[in-house]
Amino acid sequence: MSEVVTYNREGTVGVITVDYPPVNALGHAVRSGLLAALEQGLKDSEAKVLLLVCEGRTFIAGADIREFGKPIQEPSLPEVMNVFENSDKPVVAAIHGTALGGGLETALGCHYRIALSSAKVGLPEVKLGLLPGAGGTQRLPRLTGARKALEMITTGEFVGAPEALKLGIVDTVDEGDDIKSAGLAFANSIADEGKPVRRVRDLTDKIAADQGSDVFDEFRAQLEKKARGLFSPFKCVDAVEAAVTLPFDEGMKRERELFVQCMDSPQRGGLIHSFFAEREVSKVKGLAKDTPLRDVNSVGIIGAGTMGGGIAMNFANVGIPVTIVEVKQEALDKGFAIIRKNYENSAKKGRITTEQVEERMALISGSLSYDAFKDVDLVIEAVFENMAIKKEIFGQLDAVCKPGAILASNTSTLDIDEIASATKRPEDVVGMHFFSPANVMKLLENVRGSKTSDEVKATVMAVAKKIKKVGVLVGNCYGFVGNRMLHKRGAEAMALVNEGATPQQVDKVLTDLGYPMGQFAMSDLAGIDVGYRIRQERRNSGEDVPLSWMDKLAEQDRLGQKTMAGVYRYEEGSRKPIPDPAVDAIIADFRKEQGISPRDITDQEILERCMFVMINEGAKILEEGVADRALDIDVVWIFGYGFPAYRGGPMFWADQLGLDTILNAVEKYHDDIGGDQWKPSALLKRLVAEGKSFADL
Ligand code: 3H9
Repeated sequence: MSEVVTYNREGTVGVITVDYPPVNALGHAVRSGLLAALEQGLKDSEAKVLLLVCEGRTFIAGADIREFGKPIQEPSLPEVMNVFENSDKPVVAAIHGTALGGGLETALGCHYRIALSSAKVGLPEVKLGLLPGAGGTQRLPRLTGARKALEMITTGEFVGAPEALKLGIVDTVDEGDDIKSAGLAFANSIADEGKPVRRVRDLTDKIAADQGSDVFDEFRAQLEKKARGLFSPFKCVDAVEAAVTLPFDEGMKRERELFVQCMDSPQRGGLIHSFFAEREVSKVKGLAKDTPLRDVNSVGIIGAGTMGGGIAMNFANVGIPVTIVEVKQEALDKGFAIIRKNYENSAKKGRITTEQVEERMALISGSLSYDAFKDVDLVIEAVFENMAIKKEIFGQLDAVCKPGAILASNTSTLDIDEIASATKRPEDVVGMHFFSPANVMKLLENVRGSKTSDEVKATVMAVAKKIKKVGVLVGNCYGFVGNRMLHKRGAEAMALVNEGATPQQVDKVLTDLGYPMGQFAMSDLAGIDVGYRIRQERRNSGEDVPLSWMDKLAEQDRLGQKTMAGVYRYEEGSRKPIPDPAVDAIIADFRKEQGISPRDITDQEILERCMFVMINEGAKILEEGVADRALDIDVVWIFGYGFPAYRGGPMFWADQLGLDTILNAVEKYHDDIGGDQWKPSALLKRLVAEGKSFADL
């Protein structure tokens, strides 16, 4: 008998138990164990009903993702589900935690389903570039109708047990917290009432109602907008359509064909890399698992601007009280009004209740004095990027805050060690770089200074998790990981336009790659003055920063969306960038001034120069140990800058292209254009020479 699936009998109920931590994924041992246990239950003449239940924190959370891409070992999951469904004794699935993907499909292959009210169910395969491949696309619509099944399968969103009950996905919900007892009681009631086997494959009323419906075309049209560039959501629609138009067995065959197409798509590789990378980043190299954590039960924030307010919301959302300190009462009032408006908008959209708006607002208080910070566990400074001001603030924090308080800066570029030098406790100082809008963006780039203690590093990573962010711990250098790479891309994009490309052409190449917006649309969103100020400061400090047409925009007060004109123009109430002939004229004048005769620039050159310059910089970041692993860089870019998750992040994408291709291009641009940014990274050269990839590091 398998060690991970066991069979025993309790009264007249044959109990099949899966115990395969951490999430009871359907690896080979579980699949074969399920078959063996079912066979035993069928042979057990005392067992009238069979009950499938899981040990640990959850019901089956899906196929074992780690097995994807390897040869399939029999029995396959669809086969296992067929055998379960064909059982002539009723089989009950008892769900706690999450029944996801192949896990929910397993439950749908059973004849009855009970769930704890806290449980959730879903078919999230689409988030991995797949579709439910063990009958989910055929069985779910038979219970819920096509529309709801399409909603669940194309978004991958979970539904709670009470909703699943309404939808007909589960038969009953138990309010307790003991799934085994609840499952046994339900199974006994089925035996007592002599209920028959009830196979989902045989249910036809819901799908009969969907015959001839235009719901499939409606979903395809929606996906054209919402799932631009993605492969599997469209295949999900095809598979659900097959449930409605084909007999069950043929529908299953169609599902398999479509599943294999998704499995073979490069997007599956990218999305699965993203899935594991998102989890791996929390395991920080060199930081012991049992590093003690400091309590963070209260937070102080300096600055009630867009950033400070957004950061405050993250803590209030999880019940942690926040005190915001500002210089002037008006600034506080303005900041609070924006926070309230954000919460009220969420309530209008039904994301939170009006009571929650008040609960969260009540957790946020304001003050004009740093004395308000004397008891807080963590202070995050979120004022604008000026080293002198930041140092002054940290000096004051050092004087006011209690010993052991963590002093963090939200700086996006500045040197954490220099900021820490303004205190007598550099071991408590760290960077916590949130991304704008801070209440929405999932990335938290935590920056370790050279003296930051392990306890503080581990605590800020735990804080990220607590406030539902993806925390990545990176080293201290100008711009850290994200902005350091972004600035290289930005400079290259600007240069491409100097030389002859249009901003629209550059942006289109980037959005075609899958970014939600291009470099220049992003500059307009962030504010043209931001980059201008940075360039001016660098010029003032004697650095050789070439002039560009973007300086002219800033000087003419075209600051982006906030002035309704930047690289693009904007219409009242709209964020849609519209190409502007006035900008073409500014660019043309700039070229004339600089004596540049514009040339035709190909999309391929734009792609290579914008992306390869970033990858070369990413390799230098790895070489210097600013990022520990290529996957840390990938996560920064996916969650902070909208790099398409289906390409797995820039470093994963580079591995797929082949590092030799990247290096050849970098060397060519180094010869043609020169500059530090094109100096090939020593690590990149070494990896190519050794025939290795970033993933091998
Ligand atoms: C599928 O089912 C295809 C079928 O339709 C067709 C087949 C023919 N496999 O997230 P956590 C690991 S596709 C292997 O930190 P949480 C995870 O890596 C699958 N490993 O915990 C981590 O490992 P480690 C459809 C898995 O409590 C540990 O478990 N299913 C799997 O925050 C804990 O994970 C999904 O897409 C897996 N399926 O969240 C569900 N799942 O400790 C994906 C997790 O070494 N999973 N691990 O870092 C999830 O959404 C969350 O993990 C879950 C728990 C909600 C279950």
